[in-house]
Order: sequence, then C-alpha cells, then structure tokens
Amino acid sequence: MNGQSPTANWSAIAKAGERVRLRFIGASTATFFDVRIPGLKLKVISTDGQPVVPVEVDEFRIGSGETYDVIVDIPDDRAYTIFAQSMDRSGYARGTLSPRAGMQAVVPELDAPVLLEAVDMMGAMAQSGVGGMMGGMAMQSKVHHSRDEYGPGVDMRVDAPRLNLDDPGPGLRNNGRRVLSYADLKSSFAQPDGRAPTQEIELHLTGNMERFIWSIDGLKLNEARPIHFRKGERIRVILHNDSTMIHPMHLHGMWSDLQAPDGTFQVRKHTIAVQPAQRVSMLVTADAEGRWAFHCHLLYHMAAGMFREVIVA
Ligand SMILES: [Cu+2]
Repeated sequence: MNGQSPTANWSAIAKAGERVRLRFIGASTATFFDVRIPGLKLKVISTDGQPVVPVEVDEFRIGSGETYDVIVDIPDDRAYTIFAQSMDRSGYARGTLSPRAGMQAVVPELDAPVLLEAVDMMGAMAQSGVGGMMGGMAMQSKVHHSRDEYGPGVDMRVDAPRLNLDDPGPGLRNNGRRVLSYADLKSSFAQPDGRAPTQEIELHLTGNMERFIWSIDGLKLNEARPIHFRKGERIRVILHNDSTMIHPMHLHGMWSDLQAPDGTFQVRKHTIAVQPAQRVSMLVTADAEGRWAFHCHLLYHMAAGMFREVIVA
C-alpha cells in the first residue's frame, strides 16, 4: 500500500470522532484488490474522480486504473486495518488507521481462492429469471462474433452474455458482506450529453488463456485498424467479454458513460471493469481530437495486444 509491504504497514493517524476521506487508486500492474476495513462501513462517494450518490458498503473490488473515494467515520480510539486482498487470494496489501503511530489491528485471513461459476463462462445461460435467461435470449440474436474470433487465438466465445451490473464478481458473491457492484454506482449528476448515439461500435474482449494471447475481436493491436470517432459525435461502445477474466477497459481522452441494462445513464467512469461473459454498453462523446489509446488496464493483456487506437477527427 503506497509502496509499502504488508509488514511495513503504511499508516495514517485517525482519531475517534474523525471523518476520513480515503482515495483508493488501483495502481497495480495486473491485480484486482478486494478492499475492506473490518469494523468500519465504507461510504463510496466517487469513482474515477466523478461523484456518485453516496453508497455504504463493507467491501469493494478495485481494478487496475480504477479509483474510489471512500468516507469512513472513526468511532473508537483503536487501530483499523485497511485490508486489500488480491482477487486470486495469493496475498494482500494492508495499511492501518490508528489514533497514534505504531499501532496495528488484526489482519484478517485471506478468503478462499476464487472459483469461477457458471455465469462466468456461460453468461445469461446460467442465470434464471427475466433479467437473466430472458434478457440473455433477447440479446442472443444480436450477438455476432467477428470472423477473426474463430482461430487459435481465441478459446472462448459467449453467445448469451449477462447484462446485469448487480454482480460484485467472482469470489465476492454471497460472502456475508455488503459488496459494491456497478449497479450501486450512480453518478450524482445528470447524463452530461443526453443525445442519442449516432454510431454503435461493438468490441469483443478475446483471448486464449493457455497461449496467453489477448486481443479485441480476435485481433491484436498490430493486426487491427484504428477505430474512428467523428469529432463531436455521441457514440455507443459495446464491450462484450468473450473470456473468463475481468478486463478493466480504459479509454483515454474521453469519458465513458456506462449505461444500465435498461439503457439509462448509470455512472461516468474512465475505466470500466467488464466481468467474464458480461456485455456492457457505454456512451462516449468524441470531444477530444487526436489519437487515443483504448486498452485493457492489465499491463500484460495490454502488452499482448488487447488494445486499440481510437482516432477522433
Ligand atoms: Cu484484460
């Protein structure tokens, strides 16, 4: 945490009665962290620097490139552990909030290793009810995989993606804690650009786990042509995850306005973590002329080719 190992124990002074704002920045190369402070509620007030309607949780997952601002109220003069276990449960980062320097609190055990569930591979096929199977079936007819997705570079394709945002993700489901999901993140301002999109671009997040090939629509950066946004245009970008990994997708230069499954404005972000077998829609206003990077924020995925150039002209 802040460059210090768990044993070095990064610490800050926080006394009883104080209200503390913590800014969490997912500064890792390729690690998702699941963050909590046992004994304290976390009031999330912004993500990626953009205010959200405050929401109180026990825990949140943060991907590379994401940020969350969190308010905590300190009830007692004791130490509190800021505990951030890696998503694969191979280790953790930690820090301490305490009234005096040199204190520490109990560090929780790591949770059990994360196992993927059916929804992470089959998407909506594994869900039940109107929002699941039916929603998935409705979308199924629209799912189109590019020709380049059929080859040795892609080992999975999802035909019935899940569209819901109310899933905290693999390893955080039903863990007894109130865990943040994107459905809990609601921008505290109206959609800044209410125009309907005039262009729709669908991008599939693709790869081959065993060969460590990562791509978009089956093509690595060096094999793909740039994506063109017309200056000033409002554009819908659909991100469809055909893999079993979570990809924190980051578009430079312009905001990504994530839409709820019903098409309403959900939250403005710059990095959107797309879960396994999930399909999300975001709206972008192409208000920044130039050449921009659009990539997975996991460094090794980006370096392997899960990357596109976006040209706004
Ligand atoms: Cu990725």
